[in-house]
Amino acid sequence: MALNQDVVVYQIYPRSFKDSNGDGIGDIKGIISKLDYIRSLGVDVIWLSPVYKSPNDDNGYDISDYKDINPEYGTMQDMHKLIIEAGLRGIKIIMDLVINHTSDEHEWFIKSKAKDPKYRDYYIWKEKPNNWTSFFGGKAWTKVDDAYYLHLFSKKQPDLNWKNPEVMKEIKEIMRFWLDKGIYGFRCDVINIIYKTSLENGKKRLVLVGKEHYHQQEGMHEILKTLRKEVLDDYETFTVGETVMVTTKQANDLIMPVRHELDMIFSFSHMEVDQVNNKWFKTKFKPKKFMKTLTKWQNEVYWNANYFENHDQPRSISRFGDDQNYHDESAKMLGTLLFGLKGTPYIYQGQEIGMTNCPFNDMSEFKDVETHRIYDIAKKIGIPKNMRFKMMQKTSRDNARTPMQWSSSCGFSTTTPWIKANPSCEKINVLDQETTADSILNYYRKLIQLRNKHHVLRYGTFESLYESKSVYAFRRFDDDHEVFVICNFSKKPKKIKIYIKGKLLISNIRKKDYNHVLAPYEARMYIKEI
Ligand code: TEU
Ligand code: CA
Repeated sequence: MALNQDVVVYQIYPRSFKDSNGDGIGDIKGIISKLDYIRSLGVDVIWLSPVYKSPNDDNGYDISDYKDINPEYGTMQDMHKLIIEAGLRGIKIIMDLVINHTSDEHEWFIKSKAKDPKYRDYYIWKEKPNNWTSFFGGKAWTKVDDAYYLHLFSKKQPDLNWKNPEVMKEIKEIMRFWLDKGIYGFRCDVINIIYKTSLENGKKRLVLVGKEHYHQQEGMHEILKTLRKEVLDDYETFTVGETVMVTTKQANDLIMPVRHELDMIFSFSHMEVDQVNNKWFKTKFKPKKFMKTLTKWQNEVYWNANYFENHDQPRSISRFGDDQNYHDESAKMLGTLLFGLKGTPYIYQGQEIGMTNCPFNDMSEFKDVETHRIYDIAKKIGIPKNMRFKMMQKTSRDNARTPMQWSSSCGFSTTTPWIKANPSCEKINVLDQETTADSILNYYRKLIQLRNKHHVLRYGTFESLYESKSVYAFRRFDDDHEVFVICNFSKKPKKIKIYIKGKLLISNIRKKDYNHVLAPYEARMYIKEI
């Protein structure tokens, strides 16, 4: 576990990272060509979103063969090369383990649909559907012949039946297959909904009807304990669970050493402070709510996986900062906060250069299955066109899935990419920032160096000192040092209302005098010997 607490993780969404063969789609060879860049960040682990064979209904989170590579991304040889080349640079790879569901084009499902006795119960079939609803909106059941199958996501993502020991056997074998190839572990997709205790109707609720029958069930713990004992503990591994709607207590139930089912988990609480009911109904971002939630998780959870972005979330500057008037400052402020918190920091591709939400102008520019499904539902329930389009623009996962911006002409591909490139690449790109001393990119490099250098930043205890409408101040301390972190979430100068001691470690704004007034979106870290 100690090993995993030290690492910094960089998430790659393969489809949008780097296209090496000019088909407009990111691929594994493209990632290999950028390993020196990734190493130059100072990160230790790459979390690689799915590259398995898939019809791409949900961009790879719908797997049709766990032991083969999507030809759009390359070959198994490319994957071997990536693992080796990353290893030669001291970088380990964790892969996305998507075991709540497969693609409906997986041979297991094809046979299950055909009522093959061995495979029928690999999935969840019912004569009559219950009232459960999908994460992607609408019903969670689709009819085939005389029965319905469960899919908590798209209808092309049928849920596996984890009550079937054969499913456990298959998944254990798949995990070994990849661990034996030298990957370092897994990011476990929606891991806390995989066990469906019962298929009874759910209580009436606005979203996710039925969740009380599958969310965070004891059966899920049993599965994770088995995978831990019978697979993971045979290797040196790193596991992080994506756990939707998880509480701090439930998080500890999963990660505390006594159970150690997973090394850490992603919580959603801090990523839901600017929404009502569900993420499509955005409210004004209130920094104080963000701070309170972060403080709660810092104080109550054994070890946090700290993130502000991933392939499912809009870009953090556009959401928690000011991507118009204080782009660089707020990008670096959020980076300072991310690396000031206790836990393992996760950087999503493009976050290190300050990529922002993309100006989508038409529904045809969106590629995300969830976005299109929600848009259709919004239309059906009568939400006016311009309003529902604005909802998509603000919240669509495609904001995070536009091509990585390598140069002012984007530099992702030599041809038109699979999804619109963000025009911001002209001003926000790796090449320009490499040669700009105080760029966001070089600021992230400094933050990672500081974290690697200072034990107190990795292991220091967290204590919140001050949470106002705009200013967040906290300290981290161990036996030898204390670090003070202060962040101004507003476009107005703000007074620091607490006494800060120590030497300035890093700040996102160059100033002659670091007095008690924070400039707009200013962040500082001080360090002091105890
Ligand atoms: O995400 C699960 C999940 O809940 C998020 O997709 C998010 O909550 C969603 O956007 C609904 O609001 C994981 C993967 O990260 C996501 O990309 C997949 O689409 C999903 O599972 C199904 O595999
Ligand atoms: Ca390609």
